[in-house]
Amino acid sequence: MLKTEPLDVERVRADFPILKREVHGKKLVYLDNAATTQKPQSVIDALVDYYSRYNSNVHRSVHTLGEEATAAYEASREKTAKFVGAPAKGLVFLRGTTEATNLVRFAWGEGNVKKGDVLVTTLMEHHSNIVPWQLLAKKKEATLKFVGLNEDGTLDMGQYENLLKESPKLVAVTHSSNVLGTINDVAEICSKAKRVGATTVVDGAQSVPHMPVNVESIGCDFYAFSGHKMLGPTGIGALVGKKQLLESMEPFHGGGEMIKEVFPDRSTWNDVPYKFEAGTVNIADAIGLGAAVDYLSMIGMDRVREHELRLVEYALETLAKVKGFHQYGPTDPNRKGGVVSFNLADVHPHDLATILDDEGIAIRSGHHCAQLLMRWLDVAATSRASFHVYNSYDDVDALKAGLEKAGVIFKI
Ligand code: C6P
Repeated sequence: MLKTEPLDVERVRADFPILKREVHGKKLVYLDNAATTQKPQSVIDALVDYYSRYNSNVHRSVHTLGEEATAAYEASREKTAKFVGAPAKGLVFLRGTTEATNLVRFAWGEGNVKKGDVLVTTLMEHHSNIVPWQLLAKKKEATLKFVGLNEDGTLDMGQYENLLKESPKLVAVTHSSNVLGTINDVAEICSKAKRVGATTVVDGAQSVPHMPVNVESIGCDFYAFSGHKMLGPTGIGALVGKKQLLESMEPFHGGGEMIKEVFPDRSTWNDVPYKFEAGTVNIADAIGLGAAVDYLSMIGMDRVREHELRLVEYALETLAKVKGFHQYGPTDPNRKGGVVSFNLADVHPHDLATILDDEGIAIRSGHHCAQLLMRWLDVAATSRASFHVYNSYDDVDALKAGLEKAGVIFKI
């Protein structure tokens, strides 16, 4: 049951300057939000304001600009942490989800994984939640095992329970698939993992931007996400971790500001989260992420989720009428994020994306950095339309018209 008022999409669109542009003489229809989202004027203004008014390094200088930059950077940490239900000191600013899983691989994995251990991830993961664990397993002579999928693109929970009998050290799972859209019950997955003593990592790259997220109620040890997928700048994201765990871990990078004291033969570490933020941090983009959090909070994440749910429901119904259209993943929009992956007969997704681009429609085609999933689907690639707050039913209609045009060209 939908609870919120429909979004006034025209008003939202007016906040995003890029949506005024044309592509190949056509109105831009941007449906590549799972790759990266567009930025509202308030985020762009926050960046310009920082660089033009108070650009300075943080946590170092006592001059006015330094204090203002530090206050803005830390205010952004506070609101970003609050946005996902975490304490500010438990949020480490990093480049994004990929850097966050790699931090866990090194800073947690080096000290905790031993020869013969089992690590568990799933077949629907993005490479950033597979490859770091492969590298860790190889280094430590541990074994990486995968939870498979059911026909409908949901996780095979029976197989997961069987893998838990092997007492894995780590369970790494995505909250929402960037290809199938599947929303996983990460609270249940983490609670089951906890019962066998596994450390849990949740990839929130496709959930934090699209639905209310509370890491406390999920009960995970680590939660990773990227700012650029949630209307914020590129180059900034976060790892949220349980304080005790972060405190027990070795640093990731060594350098300025992550230390307390340095001696010739050893160093001691700064408090969490600063222990993991070595060197000059990405100040401007962290502040920009705070502005994105403000924007999303103003709309309300319940409304964001319901808006996308309406769009996915409409897209599944509308696009199913296109000859040759085949959708991957759950068909129930309630089990799905704002993502529709598909193929059109045997048209190569790159050809399809090029034809759509001629119509001003931006989708992604390819393996979406999920090659294990592509193999499970038994396809080389898919096309993918993905939504955010500025997308409308008209965008879905435009996609349908574009697919029909491709159907004529390819004689489907
Ligand atoms: N997916 C997509 O088009 P970074 O690149 O570190 O910001 O995010 C990586 C990442 C991790 N997990 C999931 C579920 C993701 O979707 C992504 C990024 C983009 O699907 C780019 S490959």
